[in-house]
Amino acid sequence: MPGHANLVIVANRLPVDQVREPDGSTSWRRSPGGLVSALEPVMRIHDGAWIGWPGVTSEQAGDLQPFQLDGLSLVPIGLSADEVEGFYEGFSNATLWPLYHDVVAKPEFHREWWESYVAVNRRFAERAAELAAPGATVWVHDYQLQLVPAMVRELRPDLKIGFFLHIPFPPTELFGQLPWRRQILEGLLGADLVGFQLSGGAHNFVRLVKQRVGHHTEGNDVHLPDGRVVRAQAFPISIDVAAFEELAGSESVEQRATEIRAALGNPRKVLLGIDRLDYTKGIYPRLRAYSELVADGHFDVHDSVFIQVATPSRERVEQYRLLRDDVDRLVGRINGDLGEIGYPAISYLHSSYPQHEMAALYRVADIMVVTPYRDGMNLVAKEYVACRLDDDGALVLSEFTGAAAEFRQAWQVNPYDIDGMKAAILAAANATEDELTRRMTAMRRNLRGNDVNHWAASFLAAL
Ligand code: GDG
Repeated sequence: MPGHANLVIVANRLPVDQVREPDGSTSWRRSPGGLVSALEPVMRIHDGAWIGWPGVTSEQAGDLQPFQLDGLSLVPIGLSADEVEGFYEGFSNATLWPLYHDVVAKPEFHREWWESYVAVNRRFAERAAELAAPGATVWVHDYQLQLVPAMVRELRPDLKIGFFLHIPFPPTELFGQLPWRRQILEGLLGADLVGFQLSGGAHNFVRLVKQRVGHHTEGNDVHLPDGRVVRAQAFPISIDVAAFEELAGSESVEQRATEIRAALGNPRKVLLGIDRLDYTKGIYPRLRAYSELVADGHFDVHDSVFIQVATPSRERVEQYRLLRDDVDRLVGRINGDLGEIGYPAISYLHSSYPQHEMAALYRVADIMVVTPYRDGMNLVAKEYVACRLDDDGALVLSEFTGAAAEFRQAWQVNPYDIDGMKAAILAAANATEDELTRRMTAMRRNLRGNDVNHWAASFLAAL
């Protein structure tokens, strides 16, 4: 029997985190993030429901029932400890994540992980099929749920199904390694519209479908034998620009920014990196580039500092533990070699912060350094630009991020080229005010033209 929701969002995570209160009870807190703020109004208009995993195992969470929070209708899906290991940490984060990011770490292929991935995708699909009203729209998100579109279609051919991939879609040469490549492509082909961050991802997908599944393709359209047409298209994601501007302009953020600068000893130049601690983000080469600039005498620790915030992420996956050790060791060595009493070269924070603190950091940073080896979009770069209300500050940006396609005026770098990165950071540090303004104004204009509401609206309109 069909349900009542006219729009069903299906994502690995719910837009809320379960938090444990001091008295041992649990409650829900809305997680900050553009996706939630973009979809919230749409959910309200369409009488929507959001299906996702609450982030704790079923054993810990106990019985999970649908609930309402701030007017959002949320439907938790339970994952057992085994499924967290096989579906989430395993197949999603140790197989697909590295494979889709240019194999910057070696993907692992395990048949038990795949079985877990299929089983969990089926659970999400069944729940979506139950909740959706006749003719409703189902919007599935990201690499953890690529089989869901076809599974939902099989159960509910009456629905409109969209899929959006937040990470890059790899070239055929890399995707071909996957033992289950055909199943994944067929899973995605269950959607009417498959969205990617960049047109390159859409092209890779269409090319693979032709090559591996043998369907007829025409431009971005795939023609299935039953007459259905699946469209692949780019929808570059963005942030809630107005919300960031408002936050960055608030008195309390301004005050916090002044405090941070004072705590650092009011340096002449502050450089900043903010990332999940992930091997795709290029934290290591960025810190090396900066440390060499300090060693070469281009920056002086008495009047410059590099703040690196590394938010803890996927800490139970081995590659992430190894990365943390590598970064810890590098920061220790750099500060040991180059720092002086009260003046570290790098101020390293392995922690996560409220959005207010992030906005203050963006306001403090003279140079934002974003150097992923590969990144679907990179919202940090967009947040920095949104927070530069005075049209100043410099963005050093990897050409391998989705954001690089929009921010042509950033100092673009190849993160594999340490000398090139050093030159770009130095050029950004020595740029005249006029040049900074010229570049930042252009980037801000571009960003305002595509905020996250525009992103969500264009996807749903195309669907
Ligand atoms: C994936 C794709 C794509 C980080 N630390 C804290 C914190 N953050 C926030 C940032 C930003 C978000 O997390 C990170 O987004 P990114 O886009 O930079 O990177 P991924 O997490 O890898 O996101 C990516 C994105 O999906 C969207 O499609 O752009 O390419 O990989 O918003 O601000 N937020 C708070 N405290 C922290 O410590 N509050």
